[in-house]
Amino acid sequence: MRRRPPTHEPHKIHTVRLLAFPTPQERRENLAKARFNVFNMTPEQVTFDMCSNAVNAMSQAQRAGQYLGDEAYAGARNFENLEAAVEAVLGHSFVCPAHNLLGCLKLVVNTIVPQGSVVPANNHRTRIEVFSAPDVDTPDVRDRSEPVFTGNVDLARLEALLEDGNVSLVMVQAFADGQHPFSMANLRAVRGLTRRFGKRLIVDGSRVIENAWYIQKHEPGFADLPIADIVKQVAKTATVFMVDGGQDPKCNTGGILTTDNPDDHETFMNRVVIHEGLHTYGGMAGRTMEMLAIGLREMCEEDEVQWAIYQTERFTQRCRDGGVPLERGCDGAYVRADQFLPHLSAHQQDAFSVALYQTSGVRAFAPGRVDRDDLVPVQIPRLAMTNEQLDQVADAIIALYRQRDAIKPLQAVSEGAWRDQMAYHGVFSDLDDFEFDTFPYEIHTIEKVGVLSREERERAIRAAGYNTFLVRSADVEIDLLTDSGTTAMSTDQWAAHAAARAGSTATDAYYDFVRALGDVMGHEHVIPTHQGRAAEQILSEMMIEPGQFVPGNMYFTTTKLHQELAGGVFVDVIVDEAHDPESEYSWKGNIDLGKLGKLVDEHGADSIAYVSFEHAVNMAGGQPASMDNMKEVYAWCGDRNIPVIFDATRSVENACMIQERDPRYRDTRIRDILREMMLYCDGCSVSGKKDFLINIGGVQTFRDNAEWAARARDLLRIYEGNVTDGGLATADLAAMARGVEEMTNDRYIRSRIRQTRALGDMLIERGIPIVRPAGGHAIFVDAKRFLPHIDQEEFPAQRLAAEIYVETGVRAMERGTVSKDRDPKTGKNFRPKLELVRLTIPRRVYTNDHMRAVADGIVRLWDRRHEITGLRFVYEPKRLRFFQARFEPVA
Ligand code: P70
Repeated sequence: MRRRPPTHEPHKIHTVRLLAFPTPQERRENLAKARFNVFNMTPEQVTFDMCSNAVNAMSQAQRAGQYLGDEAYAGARNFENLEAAVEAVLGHSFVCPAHNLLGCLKLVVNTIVPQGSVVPANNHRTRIEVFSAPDVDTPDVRDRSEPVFTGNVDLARLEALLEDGNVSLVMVQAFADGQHPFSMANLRAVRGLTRRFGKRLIVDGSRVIENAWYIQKHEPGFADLPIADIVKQVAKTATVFMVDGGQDPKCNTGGILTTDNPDDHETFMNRVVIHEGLHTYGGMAGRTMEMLAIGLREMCEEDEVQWAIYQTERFTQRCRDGGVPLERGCDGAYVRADQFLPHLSAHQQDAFSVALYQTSGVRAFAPGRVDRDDLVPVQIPRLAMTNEQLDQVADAIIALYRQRDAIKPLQAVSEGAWRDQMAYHGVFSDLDDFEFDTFPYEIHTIEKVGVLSREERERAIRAAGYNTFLVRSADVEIDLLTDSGTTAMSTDQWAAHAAARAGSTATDAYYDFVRALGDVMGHEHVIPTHQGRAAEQILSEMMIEPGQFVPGNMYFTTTKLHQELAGGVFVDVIVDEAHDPESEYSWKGNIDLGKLGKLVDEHGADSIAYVSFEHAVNMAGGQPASMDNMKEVYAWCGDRNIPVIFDATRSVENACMIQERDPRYRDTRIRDILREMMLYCDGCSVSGKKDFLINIGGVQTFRDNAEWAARARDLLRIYEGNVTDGGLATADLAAMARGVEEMTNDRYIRSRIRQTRALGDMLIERGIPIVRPAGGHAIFVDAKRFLPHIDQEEFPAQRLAAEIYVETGVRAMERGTVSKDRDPKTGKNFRPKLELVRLTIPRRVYTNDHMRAVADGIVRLWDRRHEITGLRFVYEPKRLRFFQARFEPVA
């Protein structure tokens, strides 16, 4: 089997952890406070923390496992799950738990390593001799002549030591010291020797995955074996196998000692009670065992392994191409501090770490004991970073390398045997700073996606009646159906969610939400609703008299429906450019005051219920309105006593596009732009499921009209829930309060808008017809130009969305004839100018590599577009038909 390098993450992001971006000045202060030892820095002071132990991104299942703790002292169910996982993954029948790898080592040393004995090992960072001082010898028996499997044991040397007779056991580490993998053949030979001499082989498999990958890639005969099989073979070759929970199983702590030997297990069990805890928890919380059990099962998943290793290779290569002296580690680039800073006579590793932090906020720390080697591991926390972030970290190191001569020496003011004890009197070097321009968050939790074959997807879309709304999420690889409620929440939001005290009256979460939203919007009355359409219903009912007009800048499906249900008549007053997908006009979301004026001239201001003014207009392609237009419309309407209500669902995105496109706002913070926008309306209805970075929620606000607010609250009590929750769970309100604070972060919103544009640019470059310019939340493919041979009566956009799914596993949404519905007067389908497929980008969920995969897939489809035919209805609901309709292809 030949494996191609993966092109994108085989998962999506479920939770993010926000990153800190200390300024150059703050970094200097932090360094001084930390006594120039980056060990002392906290994650809040660090942008990218390049270590791989216990900080990896975990799966959603693992995180759920954290809440499944059976915290019993004895015989916890979590331990039984751990036993089952060990049996399934490692093939061992016994497991002794420990608090981490040091706990495992301690157990081994204290039970089966007699004083005065010899423990040959393939690594020099083993801590055995430290534990068992004074007199255990740990000769490093690594085979220095082996070019590929540099962690192999020199068998002749080992045999000689075994013959000497004083060896207690042999200790072999997978990817020894982070750099040296062994081959299966060598491991088996070591096992053969130890067996011949009646000794045990202990394997530290904390990085067994990386080692298994190396075997798969480089050892003859293993290319076709899955990682899971190789892992099991490695484990079964060992007499005792141990794993650090914080490494390959991506747990946050924990360790295990596994074996098939009942006597060894008995020995460990009787010792574990002395050092760690009872033999059924070993110093781990029940929840840790659960996470570890799940992590063990998941660590062998082939696609995840291939992705993690691909990132390591890519990162190392980029550093190397930039000239940085390094050794490739199993989990990153291990920088040779001695070669990086040959002009310094001492403390080269710490000088490198200090300079890297000073220039970029990146932390790389050489852990363990002082003077072990000259390396500073720059490790990649497993699955936690995007390629773009890693590229920029590499660039920060390369930029530092170019100015390495300016790095000044550190004067030690206190020294110790361990690196965390070092403290320096530092002098700041005169170095250029490195600026990051990427997502301001790391991946905290990932979520599995559905990877189906093309045939399976063909079956799935047929079963769904060619309607992507009816496809199962489990069958979707990259889900661009909507940006609504699909956000990855931050760990801070989850913390607020967990901390919220639920109540069915007023709650702290409610007051927090009112305060937070009042802060960013400046509106006096804040009324939570369960989502956007609930606010729309209330607003429409209270503001519209039957027969009144509701002019708006292009219809939105639910908005228009509620206006009509309340007896209103929607009138489109958006600028003409909005209907022309090829127009490059910057403000395609603007209201055309000429059109509005004409309506008022014909029917009088009294006939207008209010102006419904949407930001970053969804159906027009996420196109922004200009600040000037908002201002003018509000002034014009004010003169005529016509209320202006914003649909502020995507106002933050609109604000960001104002910052980009209006030179007067280039240096204004998003927060301030938003506050100004919010001056030009009388109220807002909002679907919080977009900008607010939450999975559920909405709001109706009024700037200062207390009477409207009272009427809205009356309807809220009838339809939705309490005035203090709108039917939302307290916890979700708390998450929303936090989300509205995060949404105006300039780095975040810019990185989002940039991502959308990047997808647009990739498609434009390859000739795919899309709505231009790229908007905020989505890229809209123009189905009329993609499939010009299909008449609108045969729903080209509906078919294109279905074919995109079949070709790529990407789910998109029709925004054309099907969504526009029928003309109630004639019963005929409207033939909207825009016949579009929306590729909607959820917030903080996909990386730029996902976007590249989407673009590549659509280009493949473009090449076979002539084969695609139209659709006809099999089932057509009366209202909002696009949600449930079913189709079949026309021949
Ligand atoms: C989407 C979602 C919802 C939405 C919106 C604007 C500008 C109000 C709402 C309603 C979900 C959706 C809704 C209908 C058809 C397709 C998709 N838009 N205003 O994917 O808010 O969903 O919270 O009730 O975009 O664009 P809510």
